[in-house]
Amino acid sequence: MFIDQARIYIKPGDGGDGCVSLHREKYVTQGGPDGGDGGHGGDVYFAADERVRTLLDFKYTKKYLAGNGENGSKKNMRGKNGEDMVVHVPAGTVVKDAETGKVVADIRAGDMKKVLSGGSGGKGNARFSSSTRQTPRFSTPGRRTKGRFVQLELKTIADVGLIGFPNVGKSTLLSVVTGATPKIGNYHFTTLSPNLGVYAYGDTSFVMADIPGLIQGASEGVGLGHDFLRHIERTRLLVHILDGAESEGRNVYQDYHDIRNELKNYSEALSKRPEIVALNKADIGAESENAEKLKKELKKKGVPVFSISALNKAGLKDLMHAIGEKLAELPESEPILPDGVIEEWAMEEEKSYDITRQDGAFVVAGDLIDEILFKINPDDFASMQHFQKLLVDFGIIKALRKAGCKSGDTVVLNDVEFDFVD
Ligand SMILES: Nc1nc2c(ncn2[C@@H]2O[C@H](COP(=O)(O)OP(=O)(O)OP(=O)(O)O)[C@@H](O)[C@H]2O)c(=O)[nH]1
Ligand SMILES: [Mg+2]
Repeated sequence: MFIDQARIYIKPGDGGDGCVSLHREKYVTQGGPDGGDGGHGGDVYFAADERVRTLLDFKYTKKYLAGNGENGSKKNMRGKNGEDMVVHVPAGTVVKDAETGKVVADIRAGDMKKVLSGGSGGKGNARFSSSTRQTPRFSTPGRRTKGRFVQLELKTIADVGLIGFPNVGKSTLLSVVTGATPKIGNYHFTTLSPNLGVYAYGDTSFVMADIPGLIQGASEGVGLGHDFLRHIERTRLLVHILDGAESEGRNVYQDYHDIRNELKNYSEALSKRPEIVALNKADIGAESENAEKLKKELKKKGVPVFSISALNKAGLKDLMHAIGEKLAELPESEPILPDGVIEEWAMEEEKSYDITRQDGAFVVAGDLIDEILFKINPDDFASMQHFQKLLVDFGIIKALRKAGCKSGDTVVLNDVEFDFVD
């Protein structure tokens, strides 16, 4: 089966928790806090890999999880960082947020891009000792991370896209001008997934993609049309191959317009892409009236037309020369720019909270509060002192003030209740 789309789950690693430990040694009266920090969670990257040609693997393996950071331990031992997850994809893969469809990254040859960061590790109690607080009995937890579903779409990056009805000789042309070895057969839909070939032109080269044959209705998905058209969206030049000999009882004039219509219906941008037309199979018949009519029309429009025989390798030099010259004039294909989702993703990872009024009290609730309260020991004075500092650092005190909280008002954070002192 032909797969060029996949939906997978990715998750960066959680941060490891900080450790609470008090150093104890025989005959040593005073032990100190020696709980180490948690390690950081691993990041998730996407990397272009030449050995990966399709998105087939993603049909079987759907979860890609970076390693969690290890918890800190006594003797000031820092937890190990979690391993990064590198997802290997073919160059030309676009990564989208499966929920919103926004582009997260466009992975091109040689790229390795980070899309999600691992959670930072928590701090061990050794970090919280000070001259006034010699035995802190608390640490902070590592940051937990959320996983995401992403949609991968492979958009072949080629300079030239060979398009046309089935059986017109697209694969044959690719095979005779480049080193590619696509399947060739005298039946429709011989080609089921795109083939790429490199053509050396002067001291440069360009990449040609042969895609499966298009048929009427392709733009609406008939014959997997959309999947095929997606591959040529990023080409710089289209080479439209037609059966100039009308060997299957075709009408070459009609064929040309049918395919043009499909392109236009699929994407306005694609239909405006520069085009070169090749009338193939010149070896088996003189060109018909339809062919003459088409040639005249294309001449008027300024579209170059070539008569070729891919089988006999006739007329190919002129065609390839025209392709090379045209490409030299055209700008490089534009990368697909990310929609800035990466920043949004990072921001969403930030914990939040809300302040509401209940029975005269100010109730503060949310992820952030849970995180702060997690591992705080309400019975330990030093721990509560640290807790107050966190409330200031995270701007919660300021937010309470803004919400109208005054000295003497009651503030409720989960199961911790205290009087506001300002
Ligand atoms: N006589 C003649 N036959 C050709 C020529 N080019 C291709 N063919 C034949 O046409 C048939 C189809 O060729 P392919 O290259 O597989 O055609 P395609 O356009 O890639 O077809 P799909 O992959 O099915 O879309 C094969 O039998 C080829 O040998 C040509 O210039 N002259
Ligand atoms: Mg083919």
